[in-house]
Amino acid sequence: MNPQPHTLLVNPTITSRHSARFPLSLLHLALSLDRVGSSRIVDGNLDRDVVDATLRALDERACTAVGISVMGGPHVAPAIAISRAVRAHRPELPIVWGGYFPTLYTDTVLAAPYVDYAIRGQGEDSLRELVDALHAGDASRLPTISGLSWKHEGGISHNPARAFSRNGPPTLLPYDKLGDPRRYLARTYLGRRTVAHQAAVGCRFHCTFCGVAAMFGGATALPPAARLDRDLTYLKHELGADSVQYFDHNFFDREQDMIPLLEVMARHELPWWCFARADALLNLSESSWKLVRRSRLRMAYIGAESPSPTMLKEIRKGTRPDQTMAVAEACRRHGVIPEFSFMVAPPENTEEETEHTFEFIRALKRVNPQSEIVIYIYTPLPDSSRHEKDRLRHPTATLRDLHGEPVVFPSTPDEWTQKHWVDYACHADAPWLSEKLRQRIDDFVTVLRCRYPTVQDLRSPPWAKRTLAAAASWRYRLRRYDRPWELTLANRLVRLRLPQAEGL
Ligand code: B12
Repeated sequence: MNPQPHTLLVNPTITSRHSARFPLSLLHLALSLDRVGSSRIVDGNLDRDVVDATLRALDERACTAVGISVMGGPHVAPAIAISRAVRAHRPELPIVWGGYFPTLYTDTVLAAPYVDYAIRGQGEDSLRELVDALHAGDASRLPTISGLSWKHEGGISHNPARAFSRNGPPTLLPYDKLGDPRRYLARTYLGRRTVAHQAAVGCRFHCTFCGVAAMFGGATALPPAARLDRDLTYLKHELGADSVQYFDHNFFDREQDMIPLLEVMARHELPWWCFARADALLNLSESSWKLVRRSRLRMAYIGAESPSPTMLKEIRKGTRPDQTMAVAEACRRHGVIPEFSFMVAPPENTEEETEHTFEFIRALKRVNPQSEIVIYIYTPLPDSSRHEKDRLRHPTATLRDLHGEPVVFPSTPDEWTQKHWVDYACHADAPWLSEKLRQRIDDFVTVLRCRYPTVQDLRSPPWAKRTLAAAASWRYRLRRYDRPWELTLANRLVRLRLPQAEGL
């Protein structure tokens, strides 16, 4: 047996090899685990035969536990395959799931025979304490580990939630554990070697549809400027990154707290992308916008969600449609491309809301034609998966399918791998969506993305984009979205990029 705990951390395959970015969750966990033991990372985005790579790693060195990172949607099926294979290969080895899926669907995850422990929320401290207790063979410590849910006396025990940690990584992440970290830098519209990084953690808002609200319950923490400087210095000078995609939950917070961070970024001159909110950007003073420009912000992903004030209130978004319009205009003036995401087809007034959103998008395009548009189907989280504070204070109405029957969410991870549930998790389909409306949405998206091809598409040559834009323009102008067969055909040849399928 190892004198110290050793943990195998696995990221199930979710992207193509080319789209693989740093598995930040596992790097954060490894940094914490290595304080008291050791760890190894298997990244299924690079190791394409992830089951085989996991079993080989187990044969090479005895482990205290295997930790698997799982998001909802297409991550679940490979996570199950890995877990089943580990169980068959080493039946006695504890299997721990962590990340958004087990945080939001803890009981569902623990209903599976191949998961022993689920960690809810931030995992650094919880996993380290769990692995330590398992290594010591001391089951009496399990009830004391905050954020842990586990199988116990024939049932499931949920320990109290762990308090939000503002600490952030005390040192650089252990990038070298990934082999050559430069393999994770990729060509994007931001640069030739774009890197993924997380600077701020959490989000202070409570949107009912968002996994981040369910995970953090409205808490947020920005990094100290010195830490951001340390990280950017390494990414730029050691790894050769020339641009950054911030995987923060919400980058812009209060203006005075952002200024020192923007100053660091302006010094590094790395073009960047981030998640942001309309209200936060609109609150920036002219001098801060100047700093934003100097820091080289290229694109900000802004959740516009809906043009309906009632719906925005219902989903607790905290922004208004006029702010969406105003931020489109502000971004145009300051040379930042806004990438707006919308959620169409809500369970109530499904068709009207969808048509209303199409008209709003057209108006937005008139204000700022560069606006990028991402369209999702509104698929709220089940009440049971929301943060306990929000669940009690703001319960959501029962969701009903097309036949008026209540929507029953899956009760096992295997059920979540069925196509219609993967689509639900990816905001691509909902049980209340009729075939006719689904087609209407697909048609609108086809016409829109041909008319305005995304700048994020580096694959299609400019002439192809221009040809498609010209071919789509009469349909767009006359609102003739129905059955754009000629665009679908042309698209098949050109394969324009679809941000909602290929983005975050
Ligand atoms: C990078 C990313 C991806 C990458 C995949 C990353 C990978 N695993 O290789 C890609 C681009 C593929 C992706 C895809 C999707 N994503 Co995504 N993605 C993110 C993003 C931007 C960052 C995640 C990250 O790296 N965070 C940094 C690390 C440090 O934090 P973390 O992952 O949360 O890890 C911590 C804890 O979760 C926990 N933890 C995590 N893993 C483990 C494992 C163990 C064993 C333990 C103990 C703990 C633990 O501890 C970690 C440290 O504290 C988040 C939003 C965000 N800012 O977090 C969305 C997010 C996770 N994605 C989400 C979703 C829904 C998706 C999609 C499934 C759907 C969609 N339309 O967006 C798509 C799939 C698209 C498709 N059609 O295939 C949601 C999940 C919420 C939910 N409802 O389930 C998020 C929160 C976005 C959102 N606001 O809705 N995504």
